[in-house]
Amino acid sequence: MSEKTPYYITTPIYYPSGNPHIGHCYSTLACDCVARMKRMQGYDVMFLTGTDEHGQKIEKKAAEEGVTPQEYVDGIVANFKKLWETLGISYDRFVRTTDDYHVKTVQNVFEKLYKDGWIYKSSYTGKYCTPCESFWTESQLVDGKCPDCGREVQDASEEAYFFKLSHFAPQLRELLLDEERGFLNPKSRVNEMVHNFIDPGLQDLCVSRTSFKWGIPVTFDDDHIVYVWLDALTNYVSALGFMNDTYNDYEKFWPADSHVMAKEIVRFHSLIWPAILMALGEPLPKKILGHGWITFGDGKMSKSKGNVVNPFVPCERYGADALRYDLLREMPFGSDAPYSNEMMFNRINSDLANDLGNLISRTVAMTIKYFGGTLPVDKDFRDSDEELLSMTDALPSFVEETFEGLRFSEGLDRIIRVVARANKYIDENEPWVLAKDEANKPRLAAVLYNLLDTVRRCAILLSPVMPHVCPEIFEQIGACECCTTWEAATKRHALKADVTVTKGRILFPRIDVEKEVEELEALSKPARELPEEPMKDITVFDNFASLDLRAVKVLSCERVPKSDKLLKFIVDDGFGERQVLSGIAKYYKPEEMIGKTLAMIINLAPRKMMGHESNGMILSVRDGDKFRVIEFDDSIKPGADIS
Ligand code: ME8
Repeated sequence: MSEKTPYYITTPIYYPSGNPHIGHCYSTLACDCVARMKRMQGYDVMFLTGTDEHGQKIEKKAAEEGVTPQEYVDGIVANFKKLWETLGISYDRFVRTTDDYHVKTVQNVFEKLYKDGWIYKSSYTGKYCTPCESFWTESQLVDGKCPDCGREVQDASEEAYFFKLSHFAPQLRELLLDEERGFLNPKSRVNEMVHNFIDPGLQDLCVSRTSFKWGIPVTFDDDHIVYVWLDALTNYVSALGFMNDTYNDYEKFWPADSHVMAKEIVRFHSLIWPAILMALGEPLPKKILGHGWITFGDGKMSKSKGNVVNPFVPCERYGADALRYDLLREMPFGSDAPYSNEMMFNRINSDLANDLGNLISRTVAMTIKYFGGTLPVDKDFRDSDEELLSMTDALPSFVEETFEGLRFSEGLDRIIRVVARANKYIDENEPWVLAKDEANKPRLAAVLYNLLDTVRRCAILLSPVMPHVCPEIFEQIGACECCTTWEAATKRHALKADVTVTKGRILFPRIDVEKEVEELEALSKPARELPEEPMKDITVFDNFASLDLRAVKVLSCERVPKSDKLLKFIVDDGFGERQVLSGIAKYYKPEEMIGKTLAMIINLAPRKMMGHESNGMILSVRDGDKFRVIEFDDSIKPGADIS
């Protein structure tokens, strides 16, 4: 038996700086769909995904939460893995840049590049964007801001190691402009890379940092850690065992067939990554595929902007396959695609419930109604069947080509057109009329058989997109395993001549759009009204313990002249008398305060208000637009401490 052909596809490795959102799902789904298709076609597939765990942003986030960076990323990586499981992502390997073998590879790569003279030591001054972890030159900034995310950049300077990226400019130019090779896709991005980055002059790349600690140490210079992009890009080979002993798959799977990502990181993959590989003397990946963004509101959906949509919700409510289908169907390769729940419902209703779901349920129901579920072998095929059959014949090669190029929307559109043609074929042939005359039974059987076989072929091609539902379709239409391979999609009438169908559940229930939108909105509202003031940052117990909080008894109270806010109190704090001011004149008359036992901070530094000294602060609670003092009953003695 001949060896299977290897096929290696990768997603970007995501930053676990926040939980995954629908944007991350897109690249991962795209790879999953291609990986599944390739497996069905008999390839030996390696599908790699993972997480990019180092960098200043993660170090900062962890510090804000009072945990170590490793603890911080561990929690988020678990959520990424849970999401991939929920979505049915069939990855073969998950690389974490904190994995020992990856660290080893990065250190070995850095050392080799240094020894071979591709990395040298110098110092760097530039504009740094912390969220993007990118240095920019003045000329790369857009309106003085980060060209990737539009945020403020800071001046930064540090001693650093540099990679001789500039040396590779001619080779990179040639690589990108080689049309036959088709390295970078879509082609429109080639011009962007050549004109915006190579032609103005490629700068050497700063590949080490000293300003923070959370990264892979440079083995021969303790103060430096490896720049996060050199660390991250190396994942594509470390996960195969390049320069480490953990895996042994480099010979088999490298070079990668496809690196998939969104457009904002195409630059790193089509310039820096090939240059590193050239310096190492290793083969280059075959294709870089840069898709557009899923947008939400007015820009890219991203963790740093906070406009993320939680992908677990649609998976739970409509099934992972609905979300998978919708995301892959909506985005034309190379363009952005807006996401909204309402658009998803309309897509599910039109393509899946109306077209595909209806075709399956009508065909199965008629086979049961007119033939007790099993078709007779005797069939009367006619020339008029040809249009539907030849349209279906043309599908597999088109779907293969479009899916492999991430043009899922085109491939899926073509499948749904065949489904719609099949629905029309039902109306043209009117099985319910044929069924009235026993003599028409062979024709009726042929019509239903053509329909079931079309469903079979479409469902095979839909399997990489909807891996959970398609097996149920096969079960309902009585398709055995041997006629559901990718190869079988190219064959007419591979379904058994005396096929038996089974009535099953409704595979794609219609969504009541208005009701569903309302329910989702209700779900996204917090269960209770949130306080007007945002929550303050976490503090430590010692800050609280430094306050001397006591019950005090009001001995006298009067208005402060010329102030409509302030009341002046003399209180007994258990140790003696003290004067304190409070801005509650709008809510209380002075005389009603006398004799009350209140809560107060007694060790605030004295300060003057309207010429009167205040020694402490009376505590009150907001009640709408008013304030009320915190009061105790008479059993509480002045000086009692509050903790
Ligand atoms: O850039 N639409 O990680 P990251 C489509 N660690 N795709 C989106 C998206 C959106 N709105 N939002 C995110 C990094 N993505 C680096 C990568 S690779 C060696 C290192 C997807 O967490 C898309 O693939 O910011 C994008 O390129 C990637 O997530 C960015 O992920």
